[in-house]
Amino acid sequence: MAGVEIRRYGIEDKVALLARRLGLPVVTSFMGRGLLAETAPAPLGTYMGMAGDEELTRLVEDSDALLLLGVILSDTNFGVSRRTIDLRRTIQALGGQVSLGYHVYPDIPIGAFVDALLARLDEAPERLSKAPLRAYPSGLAADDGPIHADDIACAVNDMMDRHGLLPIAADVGDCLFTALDIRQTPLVAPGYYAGMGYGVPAGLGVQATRGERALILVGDGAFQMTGWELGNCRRYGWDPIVIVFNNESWEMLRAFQPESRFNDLEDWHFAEVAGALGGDGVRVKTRRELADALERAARTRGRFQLIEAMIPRGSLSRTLARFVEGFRNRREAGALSRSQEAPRRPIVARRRSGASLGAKRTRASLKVRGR
Ligand SMILES: Cc1ncc(C[n+]2csc(CCOP(=O)(O)OP(=O)(O)O)c2C)c(N)n1
Ligand SMILES: [Mg+2]
Repeated sequence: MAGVEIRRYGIEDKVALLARRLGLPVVTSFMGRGLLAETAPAPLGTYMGMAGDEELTRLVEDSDALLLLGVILSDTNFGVSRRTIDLRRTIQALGGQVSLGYHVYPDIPIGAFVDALLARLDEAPERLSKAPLRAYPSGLAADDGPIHADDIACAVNDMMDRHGLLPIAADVGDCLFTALDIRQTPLVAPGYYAGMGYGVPAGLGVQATRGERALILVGDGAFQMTGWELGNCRRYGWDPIVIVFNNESWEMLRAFQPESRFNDLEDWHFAEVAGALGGDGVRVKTRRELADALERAARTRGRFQLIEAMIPRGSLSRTLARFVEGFRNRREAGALSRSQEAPRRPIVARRRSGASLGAKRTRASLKVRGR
């Protein structure tokens, strides 16, 4: 499983080579989505526990030797695991150290670790794992039905089949979960701190640095915060395709806390401001209109293309719905087991020699997951 550190330390190519030399299947963590998108082997998909592809989840959770390369142990990555990953059967390289079960080897940078593994595999022939790739939805029924988030993933896959892959900049909210149903392509998103308002500026950054048009996925709440940044496109000749998921709602928050009325947002008609900012805007309400708008946007270069997709309030992508359900189940299971347990002693962080400090940290991370 590949995580953010393999990008941070610039070792994606080496990790791909390692996977080929070992013939191992590769997946990314949630926060690592978009990694290795341009290498062979392509990751089978992204591990999302019970919110994700079942076969892929089984592959990870049943693995007898899970190699976690640069994967952060956090609720974002593992909060909805179907069952606890047994850390005794993992090898983890993260934060400048390597852990093998409860044995911790400090001061081993991840790059040096991968280099050392590769050196031992010098003679190994390269082969690709035979594990099946995750299938992505395509072939949208372009009819007069209302648009749901999953339709957007499907429509984008169809558009990319015709016009080629685009790098993605996603905001936080259902647009990020929808991105997991879009073909693997380079992706930036605020996975860890989940700060809203990241998507639009990040999409401009993608075009500024890669020279490629980006696909920006953003919710209406997040667009309220930084959507204006699109006004900078004209000056630099940037032309992202922007899909605003307009459900007139902070829908992701509503999913966790349906009783709060502050989740209701007003309809700001975002498509109408596109012209004033130097782009083209269109509001779509049906799957047919969505497919047509995406096709038109893909063919129009030189101006940003804003598609405001109206989504019924209360509708969630499949992945976000399962993510929320998974979190709820864990929370309830945690509350139940706590009420039956003797009071826990607090975990006291004490500085010790490398090995026991690391092992302690590993156990502490495990506890976090059961909260
Ligand atoms: C800066 C910031 N403020 C608040 C939050 C908490 N938060 C997480 S998702 C969300 C709602 C996002 O709304 P929207 O962009 O419309 O996406 P949706 O959930 O409707 O898909 C909020 C308020 C956050 N992550 N970041
Ligand atoms: Mg919204």
